[in-house]
Amino acid sequence: MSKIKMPAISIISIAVFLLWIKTYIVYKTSFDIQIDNWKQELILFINPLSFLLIVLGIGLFFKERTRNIYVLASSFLISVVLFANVVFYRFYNDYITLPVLFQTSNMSDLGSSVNELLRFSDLLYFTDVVLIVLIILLKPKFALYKKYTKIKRAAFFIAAAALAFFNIGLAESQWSDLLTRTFDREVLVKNIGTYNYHVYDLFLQTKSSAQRAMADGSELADIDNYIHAGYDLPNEHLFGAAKNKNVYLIAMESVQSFVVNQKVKDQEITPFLNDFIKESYYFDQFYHQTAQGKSSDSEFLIDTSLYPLDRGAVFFTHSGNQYEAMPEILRDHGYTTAAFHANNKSFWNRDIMYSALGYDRFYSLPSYEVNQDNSVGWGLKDIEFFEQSIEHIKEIPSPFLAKFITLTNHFPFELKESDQLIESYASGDSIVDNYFQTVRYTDEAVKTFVQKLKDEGLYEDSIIVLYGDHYGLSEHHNSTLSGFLGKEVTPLVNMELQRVPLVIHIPGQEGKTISSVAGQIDVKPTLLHLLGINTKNGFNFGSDLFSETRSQFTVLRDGSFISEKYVYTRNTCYDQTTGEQVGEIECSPFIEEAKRELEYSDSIINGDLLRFYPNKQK
Ligand code: GP9
Ligand code: MN
Repeated sequence: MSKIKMPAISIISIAVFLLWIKTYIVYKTSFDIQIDNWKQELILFINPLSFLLIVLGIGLFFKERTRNIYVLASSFLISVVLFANVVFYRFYNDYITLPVLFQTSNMSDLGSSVNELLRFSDLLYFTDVVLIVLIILLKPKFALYKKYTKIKRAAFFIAAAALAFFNIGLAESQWSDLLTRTFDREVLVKNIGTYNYHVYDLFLQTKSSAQRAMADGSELADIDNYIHAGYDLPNEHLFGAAKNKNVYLIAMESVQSFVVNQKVKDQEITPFLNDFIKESYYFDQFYHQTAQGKSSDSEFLIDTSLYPLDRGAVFFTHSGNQYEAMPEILRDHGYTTAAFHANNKSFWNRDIMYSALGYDRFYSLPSYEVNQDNSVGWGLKDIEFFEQSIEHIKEIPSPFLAKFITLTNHFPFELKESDQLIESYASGDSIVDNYFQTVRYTDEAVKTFVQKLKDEGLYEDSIIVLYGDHYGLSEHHNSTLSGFLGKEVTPLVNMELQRVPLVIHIPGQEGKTISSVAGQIDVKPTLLHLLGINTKNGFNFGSDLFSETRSQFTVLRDGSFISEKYVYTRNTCYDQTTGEQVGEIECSPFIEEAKRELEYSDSIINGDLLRFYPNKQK
């Protein structure tokens, strides 16, 4: 009987194994990654492996000396990347992204504190590299050079690819929209691993740099003409009506207009809003224009008056651009600008994008006391969020812009029983039933906030703007909704469901419901005019909602639109008033215009064209 011979282990396998285990240890010791179940732990454990196998596997094609050099060099480089993330994380509590590396202000912050960030024990992060050097020098028996046949090499890469698919499959089972809509670095690193995350980041960076490099600003002249031909003069009675007031901008997560003034079992879903709109300007035909970037897209629309992109989140892909955003403009007018959101600051890349948009301060998760009792679903409950935020507001010099992002009314609309303020709709569609409860809760939270402003003496000097960020109930729930609305959800009704509330409250002013077609893109010029700031030279696709010359035309991000007379959706043109389908010819001039508008906005973002804009609005 022949003896079973132990196969020699290749230096490649040793390097892969060491890097793999090291990466996992680093995950567990140097990053703060939240793991909720064993599957997530397994994903975390395997996620560095496919990348390491593929990169180090290239060494299989080399002869001994070259292979050794390749393995050593790649082990070293990968270790440097991992270690750089560790140091970066110590400072920023976040993973490195390429745009961040190129943002000099970030890097100088980091540079000045590098001494404090480094420890002698950090050398341990390179233990495996030292082991590889020893193996190369000492040539132990278990790690002798071996040649691999073509078939073995192919099998190796097939196995690595299979592992990558297994990893992604498992991750998608935990986070179903992982690769389509989440741009949360923590979720990415947790699921596809730190190395694959960097590859993805590099891909995004290369693509946007190429588009930016090709642009030279000549495209801007046409866009400039287009935008300025559409400029509407401000309403002379309202221009400056809120001059120097503190602005409270509140994003109501997933609140759609159809709940306003509606009841579930005879109980109002939004009792506070229903009263509040009576003493506010209330826009009942205001549409969200968001796409994959969800909440972040709504913030982008409101702050920049540009359209978000049709895929990906512009917050993530174009945070290095120059914008002339509302916070920045307000800052130039003496305002302090702050954003409040009790979530990870890197979620939707907000930390980076907020500084590009001109926010001075960002009160994110560490600024809040969050525990089991005061949180639900996605985190801190809205009432607690507002209560704690008020304390921070007191630190901010006036006049200020304070933006708040609520969270409780987020899919899947979880709520503790003690916070359920109305009877259940009990349709059997638990998402819809829960939605009414969480909307009711968020309504209560906004009420608490406005009351707090009054208690703290902040109310009189304020302008309060409430808006819904995007739909909360997707089309999967249309049959339940048709029961609630008492009508079939046709494509036209589905468009109506894209309406979200916009409420502009100026203490002391009378209320009025304004039923003109509007969108999130119009908020910036509207607000700036109320604050007495001219937008004539600005670069806004939206227009002042109070302007007397404004034409009604709102384009949604998928190219559908609503004009005074027509609604166009899913390649079909409808008459607004009759609800009847009409020939495409009626809609065709608007179809072209909608397309042009979206294309112009896209080229501003992709080419980073505002960097060429000479009359930056100040
Ligand atoms: C999370 C909150 C919700 O930070 O903004 O994001 P969404 O999923 O609605 O985009
Ligand atoms: Mn949202």
